[in-house]
Amino acid sequence: MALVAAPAFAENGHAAWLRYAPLAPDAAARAGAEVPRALYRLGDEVPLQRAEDELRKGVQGMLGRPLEPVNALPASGAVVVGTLASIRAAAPALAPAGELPADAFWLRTVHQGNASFTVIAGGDVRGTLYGAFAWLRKVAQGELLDPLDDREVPYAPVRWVNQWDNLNGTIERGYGGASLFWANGKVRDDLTRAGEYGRLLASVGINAVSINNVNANPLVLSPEFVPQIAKVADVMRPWGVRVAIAIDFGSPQSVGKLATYDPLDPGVAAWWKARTDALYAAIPDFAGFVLKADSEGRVGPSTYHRTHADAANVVARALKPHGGILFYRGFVYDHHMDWRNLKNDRARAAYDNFHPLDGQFDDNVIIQIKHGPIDFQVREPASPLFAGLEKTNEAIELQITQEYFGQARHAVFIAPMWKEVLDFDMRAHDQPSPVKAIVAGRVFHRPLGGFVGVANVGDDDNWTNNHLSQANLYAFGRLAWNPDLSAADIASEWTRQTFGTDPPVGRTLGELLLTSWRTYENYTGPLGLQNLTDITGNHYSVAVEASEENGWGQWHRADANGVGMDRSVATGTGFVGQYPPAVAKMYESIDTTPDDLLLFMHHVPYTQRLKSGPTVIQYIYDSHYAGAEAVANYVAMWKGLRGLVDDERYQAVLKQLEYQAGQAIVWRDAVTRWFHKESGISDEQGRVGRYPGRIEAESAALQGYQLTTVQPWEAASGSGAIECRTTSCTATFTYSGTAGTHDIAVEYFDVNTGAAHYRVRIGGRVVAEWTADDHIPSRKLDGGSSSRYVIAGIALKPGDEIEIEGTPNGQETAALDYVEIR
Ligand code: GCW
Repeated sequence: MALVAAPAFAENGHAAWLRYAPLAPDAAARAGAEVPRALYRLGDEVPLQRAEDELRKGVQGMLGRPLEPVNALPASGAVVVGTLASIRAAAPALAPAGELPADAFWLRTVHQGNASFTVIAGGDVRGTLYGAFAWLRKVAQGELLDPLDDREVPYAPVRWVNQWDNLNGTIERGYGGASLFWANGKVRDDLTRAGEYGRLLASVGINAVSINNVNANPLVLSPEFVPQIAKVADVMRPWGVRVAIAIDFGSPQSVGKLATYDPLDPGVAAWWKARTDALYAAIPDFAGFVLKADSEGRVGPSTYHRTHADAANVVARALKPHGGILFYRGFVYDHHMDWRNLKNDRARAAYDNFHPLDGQFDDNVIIQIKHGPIDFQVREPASPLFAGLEKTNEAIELQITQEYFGQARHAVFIAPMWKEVLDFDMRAHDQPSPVKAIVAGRVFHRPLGGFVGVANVGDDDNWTNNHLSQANLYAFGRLAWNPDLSAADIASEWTRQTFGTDPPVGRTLGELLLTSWRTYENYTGPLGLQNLTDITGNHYSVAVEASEENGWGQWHRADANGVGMDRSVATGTGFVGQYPPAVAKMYESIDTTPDDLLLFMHHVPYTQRLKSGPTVIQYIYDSHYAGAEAVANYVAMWKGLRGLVDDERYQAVLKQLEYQAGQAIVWRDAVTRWFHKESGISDEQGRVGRYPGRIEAESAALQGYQLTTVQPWEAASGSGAIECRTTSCTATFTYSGTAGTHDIAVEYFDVNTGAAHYRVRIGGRVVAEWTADDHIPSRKLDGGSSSRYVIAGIALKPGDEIEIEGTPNGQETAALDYVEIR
């Protein structure tokens, strides 16, 4: 087992996967012999200089010796960096035979006598930079560096990220801190971090970033913002990353003071042109616009009874002379739908809105389509719109930020889910047509298309709050570059670069990352139920009924008799009929719908048998227990890495996994109890409703504490919780189990206002105390604020009294749900 080399820098996650940490001695020795000692760069463009800087930094860090820049090609060998054209002109013998398109690169080794050359050739300067990062990725993973002959061409031209950053510096659905781009209504004075972010993006081949929220502030189109956006473009350009902005469709009126924003009005068209021209005058490589129109309260063409094509084209025509692109979001739906009408279905919306317009969009318009028909739920089928547009450019929108995936407090590696969608065969015209190929323009021969990710970064030291969430940004970039990569390969690449090449680290993180989506699905919404979360609120806390009886349309229609949404053509909403015939046929019947999506497509009785064996209700119980157990096991697995990863990140990840383990129990108990009550069917294994070792706070001896109910009811164990509405209260629990050493879990509530204090005494001795000062996304007692503190290794005998003293603070009432002694 390799020793962990002491890092030369703080392991706070800031370096992400670009740590360039010293290689293990054997790998360093081999790479040291394979890598030339000189570096020869052809060309002075800034991205080429960045490529050189990275290579030198990387070799110094990983091999512990310099890569010396030289001014002429040395006969003794060198790392040679430049575009293919420049290498062919200067050193034809080193140039690979063949061509390279833009953004592509070729890595190869050439031997001349005793001299060896490592050639990093790009189709253009950006491709060269990508080649440098790709080569460093090999070094970091301890791969063979000689011989080498690797030609890589990106799968699609569009590899963008969208920031949902507001001008005030907050980030919609952002969990990694404040915006890197904006503060107090304008561009940040210090854009250092934004530039560093450009480097991260370039390292995985992302070539553009849209820097403000799609719920766009119209002001970004005002003249004052042009120089500000230009400042961001300046820090991104060295990394080959172009800048775009999200726009508001009402801007001609709100910013331009025109009487209308009707897309067919010539004055409106002229306004779009003038504003776009002004941006290009300051930023010649400006990438384009992203537009969310007629969606979730944003204005759009419907105001004037115009179509989405009318709206898209007026903006696209302003961009066209400059080579800019308009991304028009396919996320258009009615959020005031009548839930009583069983034929209503939000899942139909994207297809119903856009399919009839196919062929009416200009060539520089891309319809940006969320991967599923609803909204980034824990499991959805691929959107039928992918196959519904044949004469229109498309991009798939993937959500990197973990809105419905535990908001960076739960470890969820999303690449396996993305892979399922990207690889899903739509059978358009009964031909192989995986989603990835359609969006890249390969199936319907479109000139433009690709991948857009809603990014998860902010100004936290480690960018994403949870160290493991960095893997999602990495994976998005890698899949946008090459969607044929497997999730396992990506997890392994990321782990080796981010946590080192020690085999146990790779095994543990590999297993954890690759099972984490299924685990999370198991406790938050299996079988295509979608997330059983607070849909109209924080999208975080468990709340089984929150999606029902409102207009948002994320219904699962669970009642006493059955569960699931009937989307069939025969008896349901007809959604299934939006797919090409082969796929529609599969989803139309209960018998051929995969278990994982059964309740997305059909309404069935709880006693319906799954193809995998159990009944629906039993599967709901089993999956929740399996999910909670899996997270507990992640904690144990991670503890096995103590001393094998740096202590700083070890502790941070441990804390986060322990928190997640507690939350998984809250979810497990809430969802299973809810379905138990609703269906009246017991758990075959007798777990639901029976919690060995648990003593409800309601049944403790209370001094000052009062009983309270929790909303939704299923988020609290027993019949509710207790809270303290005076200066200090005590709850006394009497132990009645066997004598011995036990762990005591205290389930308490930590809302995001105030900092209540808890002190636990046994036999008069204080055994634990803590302050509930986390900022969980909940301001009330619910499943999200329900938190677990484990006091390990306490000697207990029957009759012992466990006394918990709670001291409220601010809005926090030092509330308690139960203690559980194991
Ligand atoms: O899922 C919803 C999110 C909104 C988001 C919207 C969208 C930016 O809850 O926060 O708004 O999707 O994608 O436009």
